[in-house]
Amino acid sequence: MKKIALIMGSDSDLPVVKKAVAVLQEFGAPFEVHVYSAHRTPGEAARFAAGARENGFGVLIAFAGMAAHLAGAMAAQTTLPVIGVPCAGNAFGGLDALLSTVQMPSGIPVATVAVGGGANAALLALQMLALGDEALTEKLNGRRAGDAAKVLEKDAALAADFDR
Ligand code: RP5
Repeated sequence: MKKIALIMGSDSDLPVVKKAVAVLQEFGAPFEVHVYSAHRTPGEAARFAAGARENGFGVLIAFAGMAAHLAGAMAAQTTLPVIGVPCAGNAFGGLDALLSTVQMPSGIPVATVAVGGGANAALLALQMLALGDEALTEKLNGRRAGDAAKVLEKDAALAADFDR
């Protein structure tokens, strides 16, 4: 299975990155975590993205806040799929990072998830890799079935509370 790269612009993004790590660990998926900034270490970020395919990666996930250019800067260096996760800073509730990540000009796509959406970023990466992997597809289907069962359990619990 190809590796998933989790790249954050700063270690202050780590709480969101950990949500993705938890999902990838649940699936036993191979991944690497790095801190490379589009602004403070642009050379390292670009070199990592440019070499990602030959280094065994299948998908890159970039986590960044504020003027969040990391996902776009990495996507410019590779045709591997890049998922952007906007991280909320101290201003605008993360809207700054959301717009900086999602509003990519035509030609260099970034698949952007919700502000703080680390778990969905990991699931989307797994779904991309599952295109050529039936066992992984089955695991993803199983997780969805488990999530659905949890919702129905909550519905049943409410039925008791509200006399349905
Ligand atoms: C971005 O600037 C990082 O992704 C982080 O979300 C934000 C603030 O970085 P620090 O000042 O906390 O290092 O590049």
